[in-house]
Amino acid sequence: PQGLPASVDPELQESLQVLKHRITRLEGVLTLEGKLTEVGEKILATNGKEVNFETTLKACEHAGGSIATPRNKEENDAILDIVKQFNRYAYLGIRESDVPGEFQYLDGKPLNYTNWHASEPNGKGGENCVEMYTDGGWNDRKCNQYRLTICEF
Ligand code: GMH
Ligand code: CA
Repeated sequence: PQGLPASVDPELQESLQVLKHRITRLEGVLTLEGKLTEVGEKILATNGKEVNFETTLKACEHAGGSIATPRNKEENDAILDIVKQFNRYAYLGIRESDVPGEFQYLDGKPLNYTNWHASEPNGKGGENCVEMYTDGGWNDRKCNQYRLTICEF
């Protein structure tokens, strides 16, 4: 249809402003409750539930996101904020590869940032998942523990 380009349509501009204002308020409420953190282009969120690794993957996928995966210190700190708010460890989107003691992203690509806790990883093939401690350090751990669900979007 004909009409002004969106960039100069005053009604559309007003609608966008109203929407942005409402989104900002929603983010504020969720952030206050410790359920949401923004880091760069990423949004991190938790439902406050503790489940095993496979259930975490499914819950995040069902919500349209994926399990939180820290790719730099800034993102690790943002996940840590949530871990500390709830005082619960959380699984990360990192798994052991076919080589015992070597870990990778869920798509199989090599890690380009790590924050292993002292003397970790120590499972040598027996601990295939990775949890974040309440100091932000990583521990390789069996995948059947109940951990705080944190997703990224
Ligand atoms: C062993 C010890 C502990 C360490 C755990 C942990 C399990 O029990 O080395 O000091 O905290 O392993 O790595 O995932
Ligand atoms: Ca370990």
